[in-house]
Formats: sequence, C-alpha cells, structure tokens
Amino acid sequence: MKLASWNLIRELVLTSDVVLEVVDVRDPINTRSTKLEGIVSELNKSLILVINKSDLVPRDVAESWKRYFNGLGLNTVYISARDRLGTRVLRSEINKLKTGKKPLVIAVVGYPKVGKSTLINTLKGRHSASTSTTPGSPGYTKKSRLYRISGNIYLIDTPGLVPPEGDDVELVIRARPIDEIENVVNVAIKLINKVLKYNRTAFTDAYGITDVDPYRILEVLALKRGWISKKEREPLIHEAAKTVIRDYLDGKIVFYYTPDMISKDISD
Ligand SMILES: Nc1nc2c(ncn2[C@@H]2O[C@H](COP(=O)(O)OP(=O)(O)OP(=O)(O)O)[C@@H](O)[C@H]2O)c(=O)[nH]1
Ligand SMILES: [Mg+2]
Repeated sequence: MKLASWNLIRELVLTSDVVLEVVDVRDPINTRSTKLEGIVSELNKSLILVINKSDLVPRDVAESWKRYFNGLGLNTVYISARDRLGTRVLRSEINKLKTGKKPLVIAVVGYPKVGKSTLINTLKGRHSASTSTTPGSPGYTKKSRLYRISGNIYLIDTPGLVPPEGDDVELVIRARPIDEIENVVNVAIKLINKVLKYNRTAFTDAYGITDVDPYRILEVLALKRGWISKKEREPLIHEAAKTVIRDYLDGKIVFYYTPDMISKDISD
C-alpha cells in the first residue's frame, strides 16, 4: 500500500511542473518529506515549500521557519490557507518560477491533515472554472481536473497524499483514521507530552484544564464532557484521547517550536 501511494505521488509529480509541499507550521520538521523533495528534484520539477496554518503561531515563528528552509535551499512561503493569508505571496512565488513552461501545472502534495484540500480550494477561488481533465495522464490523475487559477497557471484539484512513515507521534496520528489508531491512549499521551514540552498552557487554553499530567488531562477531559462508563463509573479516557488527537489535527491545540530548538530533541 505504501508503495502504491509513492507511485501515485511520482505520477502526480510527473504530471505537474510545480509541486507545492504543504507542511504544518506547528511541526514543520515532522510534516515535511525529504523523500518527496527528492522525487521532485530527481524529476526536475520545481518545489515550493508551503508552511501552512501560520495563523496558529506568532508571525516571527513562521518567519524563522521560512529563513531556516531558505537556508536549506528550499523556496519557502508561509500562509494560512484557512484565513487566505499569504496566498498572494504564494501566487507571486509561483509566477517568479522560471520553468519556461506554459501552461504551468501545479500540484499540491503533503502529509494527511496539513491543509492540502483547504489550500486547493483557496487557490481555486470562487470564480475559477474547471477545464478539461488533466491531459495525457494515466490512472490517478486522469480522474482529477485542472483549474485555471490565473493567466497560464493551472492547478490539479486532487491532492497528493504523502504516506506517513517513521514512528514520531505526529506521523502516527496522521497516518490513519483516529478510530483505527491502536493504543489510542498511549498515542494521545505522547502527543500531550510533546505539546506540553513547548506549551505548558495548551490544555488550559483548549479545555480549561490546568493539570499537566497527561493521563490526568485525559481523565479530566472525559469527566468534563460527561464521558463516564455506566458500569464502573470510570472516565472514558479512550474518548478523551480521540478528542485530543482530533482537536490537535483541527488546530485547536497549539504548540510550536523554532528552528534554533532543533538541535535539542524535538522528536518526542
Ligand atoms: N488553523 C488552521 N487550520 C487549517 C488551515 N488549513 C487547514 N486547516 C484545518 O486543518 C484540517 C485539515 O485540513 P484539510 O484541508 O482537510 O487537510 P488535508 O491535507 O486535505 O487533509 P487530508 O485530505 O485528510 O489528508 C481542517 O480541520 C482544516 O480546517 C489553516 O491555514 N489554519
Ligand atoms: Mg484533503
């Protein structure tokens, strides 16, 4: 299955001229894919790293990530696809690319839940019309449509989903639907620890819970919501764990770190 997904990504990259790699500003290191970046450069296409959800962090944090990725040689912009902020800068970066290709076809690729669909909708705008199906493309991209987003620039409306790999908690929670996560309580506890490491008040802000013990946070959340087992009168921490993961992915639980913190361990 993983293999098939990478084949689809390759196909999508082949079909396009420019790839927008979308990452989450809260954890850009664990939501970028150097493998994707490798495929894009191997196929001689252009890549723009799009740091999304910038509305969740102070502007200088987004700026520092832009500088960091620029320093790695990556063309980078930060945006909020949801609030339509930074999209003009993104469009102008696309226009500046000297690919010589006309028309220019753009694809949006990234891990689950980073905001690919939101970005596609934002770029499409209300007035863009779909054109034909993507010309001359097999399988996957055959079903997608091309949208003209300005002048000679076209957007493929089907996002490329990077298959999550590795064992960072970020990847686990993004990898599959929440109901299919094994050991959801353990995963949520890891996530809570990671969030608390960078933002001690994240759960106070999100739920009004002042505890900083992860297990206790799940208990209190379950009690607050009235999720209590009928028989044993115990808080249903499974439900609380799923809610924490869902709320994190929806951007309701906020944390961030900055590039200068990378040398320290960010992966747990
Ligand atoms: N705060 C914030 N939330 C965003 C932004 N863009 C997307 N989201 C939220 O992130 C979640 C995922 O957004 P989607 O656009 O569905 O992400 P996706 O990458 O298409 O997700 P999959 O199709 O499941 O892989 C949703 O709850 C969005 O509302 C943004 O710029 N800021
Ligand atoms: Mg989507």
